[in-house]
Amino acid sequence: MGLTYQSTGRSTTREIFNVPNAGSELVIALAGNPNTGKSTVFNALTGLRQHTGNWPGKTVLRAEGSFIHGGRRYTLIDLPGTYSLHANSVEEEVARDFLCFANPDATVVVADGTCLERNLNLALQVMEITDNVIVCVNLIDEARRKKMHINIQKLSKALGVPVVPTAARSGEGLSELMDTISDVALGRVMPKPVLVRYSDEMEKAIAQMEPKVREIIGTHINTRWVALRLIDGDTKLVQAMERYYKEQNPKQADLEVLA
Ligand SMILES: Nc1nc2c(ncn2[C@@H]2O[C@H](COP(=O)(O)OP(=O)(O)O)[C@@H](O)[C@H]2O)c(=O)[nH]1
Ligand SMILES: [Mg+2]
Repeated sequence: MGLTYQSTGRSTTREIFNVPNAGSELVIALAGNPNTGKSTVFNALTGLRQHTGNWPGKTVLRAEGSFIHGGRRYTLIDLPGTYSLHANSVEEEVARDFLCFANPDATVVVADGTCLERNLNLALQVMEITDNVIVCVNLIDEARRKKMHINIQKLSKALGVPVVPTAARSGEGLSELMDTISDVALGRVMPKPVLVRYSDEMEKAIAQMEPKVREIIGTHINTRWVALRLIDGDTKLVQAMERYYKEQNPKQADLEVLA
């Protein structure tokens, strides 16, 4: 197993996804289970500054928009709604690849406040890929109506990332969400995700695998997560890594295959 990777960094991989390169423009991904109000959040934040198209090489619809906050432009990418990032469907693959290879400056996971437990599964998976995560607990009005109380501070502490309650349809909490996106994207707030600890056996395997992964791919992608996926036998991730790094470095024909 081996994959040589001479990355030229975050910006070049972004080009593959047709998103702005690092610079004055910041790139924010919106992830979430279907029906959590992700598009409502997206529309509320970007207004008329948006356009749709397809993901490069896929027939999956992609919405991209932007908003200005504190004199800076933020590009928002609405990822397909998914329950996981295991690349079992083309939507999951698109979301996973974007988070993994386009390295967004921040990722907002929109969660349904009325069934948080199920929704946090995706948040935990996103947190395994990237540190810069914000959990947006949406539909907070519905949760209130159902007499559910969510302790936002406790949740934020347990996850290690900022949590913002919103009711996107009425606009509640959206300015706090923008402030938090800006804080995280600009590094004023640095989330420290509390990661899932697996069985001792699994953790041992990860600890053995991770240094090897780091040697091969460097640190542009979260090496713990790549190790985990490899242990899980995720050959699709290896194929994706090959694809993206080959596109990035077309002349580099010496990419060996990992699996
Ligand atoms: N009550 C309430 N409804 C919401 C809220 N956000 C979105 N919705 C509604 O939830 C439904 C699904 O929203 P949508 O944005 O399409 O969800 P998506 O599938 O995650 O993109 C729509 O009918 C929205 O109007 C919210 O905060 N409160
Ligand atoms: Mg949607």
